[in-house]
Amino acid sequence: MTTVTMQGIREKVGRGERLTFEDGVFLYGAPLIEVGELANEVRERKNGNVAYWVSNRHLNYSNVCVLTCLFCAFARKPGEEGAYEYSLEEAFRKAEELKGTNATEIHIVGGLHPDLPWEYYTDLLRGIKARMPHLHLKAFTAVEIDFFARTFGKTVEQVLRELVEAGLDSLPGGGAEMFSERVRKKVCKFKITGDEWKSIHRAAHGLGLRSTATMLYGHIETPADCVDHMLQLRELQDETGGFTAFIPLLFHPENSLLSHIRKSSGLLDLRHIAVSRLLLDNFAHIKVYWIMTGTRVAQVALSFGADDMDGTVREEKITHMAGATSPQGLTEDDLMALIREARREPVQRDTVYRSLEAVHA
Ligand code: V47
Repeated sequence: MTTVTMQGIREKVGRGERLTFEDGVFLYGAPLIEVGELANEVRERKNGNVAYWVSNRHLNYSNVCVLTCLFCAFARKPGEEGAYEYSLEEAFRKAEELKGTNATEIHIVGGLHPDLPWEYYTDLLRGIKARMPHLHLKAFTAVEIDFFARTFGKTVEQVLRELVEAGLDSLPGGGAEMFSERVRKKVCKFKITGDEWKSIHRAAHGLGLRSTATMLYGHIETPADCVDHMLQLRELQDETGGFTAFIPLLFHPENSLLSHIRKSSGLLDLRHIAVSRLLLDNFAHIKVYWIMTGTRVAQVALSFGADDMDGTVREEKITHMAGATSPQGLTEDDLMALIREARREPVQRDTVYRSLEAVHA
């Protein structure tokens, strides 16, 4: 058995060789600056000096959810104080705030609502598409897709096909949390398993939809759990090639059932960005979600492996209900200024990473 060293990993990366599970675990204990430097090399090889951003809006149609995930501060039980669901008209009004802007994407997710009918979801997509046909609809996590299938007696494929017919363009990456069974049993016992999450993304990719992948860190996971999570994603990406980006998500403890856990520091954010850039050789993009890391860490992350800043967002509930102190949204000018300050070249992209200049050329 060969011992893992930083020099050995550097050489492998130089040769374009894949890193192993043991390499990944080693990187979680190695000096951050060295891991970051190597990740930055890979990031520049893949994406040059560019840092992508998207003009988008989040739309959380409801926070009513039948699940109880210990990390979630957003969900409410039906009838509980603070529970809400938008009427279709309210949702359309929110979407229509994007008229006259440069926005290209709307990111739609909600809880697992026990009472909304199937037509609510299809009418939601259809209504937004009819009002703004140019908007890309990135909607419903694998957890919602599975819930729709079980609630409405359809197969996952049927659900996806009907949603595509209504206007669905891609799936967001939420709900992946941490694939480890041990961790899931503790923090989100009733949620679909990691295998189920992957099989829904596999089905979506099979229908030609692209999607993103996330990983929630900073709670009870170990470095080995994180490496295992990423290697499972790498394997699925080998199979389908359908993921556009990987996004590590920082757990915010406030108002959750895990509020005794201390919010982790920016150093851990940078570590996950860098390690994921090195392990996920078949992912073109690593996204730093500034809403969760804050804009300052996000700027540094652009030199630790990340090449994408997500977007303007405009309204954010999931992390802000859990104590996030970042703004709810950023203007396009502010986002570009942050990227330029970090000495990267801002490029506005659409959801599947075409530069908007290329799209309009
Ligand atoms: O699945 C829940 C996480 C996710 C908390 O696909 C929490 O491009 C932190 O998936 N603290 C939803 N995180 C957000 C998400 C996302 C965000 C931005 C871009 C994309 C993309 C996806 O947020 C959930 C869960 O993993 N989450 N509660 C919390 N207290």
